[in-house]
Amino acid sequence: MYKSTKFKTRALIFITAVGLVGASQSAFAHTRLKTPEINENSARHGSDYNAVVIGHGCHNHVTEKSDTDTIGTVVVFPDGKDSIITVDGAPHTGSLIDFVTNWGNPVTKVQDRSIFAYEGYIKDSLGNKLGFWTGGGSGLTGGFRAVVPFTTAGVIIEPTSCAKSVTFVLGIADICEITNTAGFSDETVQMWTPAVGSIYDGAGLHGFDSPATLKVTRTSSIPASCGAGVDVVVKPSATQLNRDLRINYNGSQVWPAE
Ligand SMILES: [Cu+2]
Repeated sequence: MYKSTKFKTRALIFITAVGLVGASQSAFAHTRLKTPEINENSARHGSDYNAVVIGHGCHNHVTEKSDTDTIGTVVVFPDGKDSIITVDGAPHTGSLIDFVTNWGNPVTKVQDRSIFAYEGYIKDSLGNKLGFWTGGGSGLTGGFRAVVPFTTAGVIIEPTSCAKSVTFVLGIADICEITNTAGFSDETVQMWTPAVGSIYDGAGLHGFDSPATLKVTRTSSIPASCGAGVDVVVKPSATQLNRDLRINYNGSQVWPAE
């Protein structure tokens, strides 16, 4: 009797623990950067090696899990031109150069065809690499994670500014089925974008307004007049996401379908 009760108690503890692990995994399994916080550094000291970690596939209505295969992903950083900037949460009317001296060409893809067979850059009109896409091939099997490697260029915080950190908010879409924008659903795409009014907001979808971020922490001294310093957040504009968060291949748009 005692043993039976003890077993039941242990079983209950075990089940509870599994339940907790399950819950925390789903909370932390969203698509994020492998290293979401780095120190400011000069590009001449080398890039920061990082990766997008695809946490799970799309919603599978048969298994009721997020285990539909992922066939590609698109990743875009704010361009710093028409980006949405806040300082301690308050809108900033100036430009990014008030806080960062050398933003403009933030990303280099680390070539890797182990999961997706094709990859390419997303560039601005000057050729600056603002992001990348990768897709095709065998793809990411449901139930597994993908580590998609890239590097970021050095970020130098403006020495005269009061920024103690600058956080760049990314726009990412993990694609399970190619559709047009009207076909976006939890079954076809996992949208990790800031809700800034773009066609990729994904209202009501799984990752709504839960984007990946890269926080750059200041290591140089802050001017004494700044006090403790301020936290700056930089999001891509709706205009930029509408223009840049897409896959073009051999001169034609693959995703979203037109
Ligand atoms: Cu998730």
